[in-house]
Amino acid sequence: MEITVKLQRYGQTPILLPDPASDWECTNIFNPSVIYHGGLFHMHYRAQGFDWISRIGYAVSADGVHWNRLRRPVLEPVDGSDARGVEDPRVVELEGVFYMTYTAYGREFHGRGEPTHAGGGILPMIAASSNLITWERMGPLVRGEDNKDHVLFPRKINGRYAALHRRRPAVWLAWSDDLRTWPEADMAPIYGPRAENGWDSVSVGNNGTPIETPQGWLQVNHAYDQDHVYRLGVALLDLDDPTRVMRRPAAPIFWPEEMWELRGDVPNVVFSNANPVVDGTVYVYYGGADHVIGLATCRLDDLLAYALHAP
Ligand code: BMA
Repeated sequence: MEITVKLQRYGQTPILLPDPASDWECTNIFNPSVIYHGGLFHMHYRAQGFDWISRIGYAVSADGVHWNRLRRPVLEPVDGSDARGVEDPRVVELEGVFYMTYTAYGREFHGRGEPTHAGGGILPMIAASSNLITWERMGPLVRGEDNKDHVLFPRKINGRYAALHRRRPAVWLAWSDDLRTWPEADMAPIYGPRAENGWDSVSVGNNGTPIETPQGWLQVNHAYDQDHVYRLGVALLDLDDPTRVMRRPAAPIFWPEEMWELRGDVPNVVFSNANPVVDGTVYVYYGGADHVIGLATCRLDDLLAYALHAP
């Protein structure tokens, strides 16, 4: 019997929408991070308003579906390095501290050669917090390149911090002793697009915090194809050496189908930064077409069985 997994949408509508009464989140809200802590779901999400600059908002929920949001953003641009926006948060609790990885989009570009982005550059940033609301910037994982989708593992591995990041078009792994210095010599690509496979033929990147299981790190990921359709997939990485990709099923587990995933600010996108596990259910929060926030779920057991046994 062939094993397949498809994430189940929570209803047929988004769970959170832009707020038309707000200046900073009236245009788009998308690509949220969600962690489960102290019996509550805590969401950090990317928002754009009148000025199209991305800021990070915060919302909290008891059931993971109904949210109460703060009126003002919790992270906003502060200087030339992020003047065009702070994007795509991924929050993890690590040794009692909350860390947010996010993309800073600046007016400045510090690399060699041509800027990586129109009018500026991006930095894969790390910030720290003890309360999920006030954040202290620590610095970028690398400088001067198109690098994003970085996420920290939720614990040290063999005594070092580890992060996944995206050096187009592949997923890479990086190591650090202090979360501030990430030596280039310790970085390695772990998997790339599969030209022959279709949905993940052009570029791949990672989603939320890898999920620790006895069989390995379950890593939900995303990819796009020639038509720029974003879909989600899954891989299983070795627990002690996550550069070792043990399994990577060929088929996607989620893709755009609803109108609000097919049409929006950027069409045909489901993009996720969050896969918290609560009571054996994986909650995959995602941006629909870079415009609204949706939720899709599956049982952790089913996702793990799929990762272990699907072709
Ligand atoms: C990626 C990121 C995401 C976005 C996606 C689809 O490069 O910038 O923030 O959701 O493209 O537009």
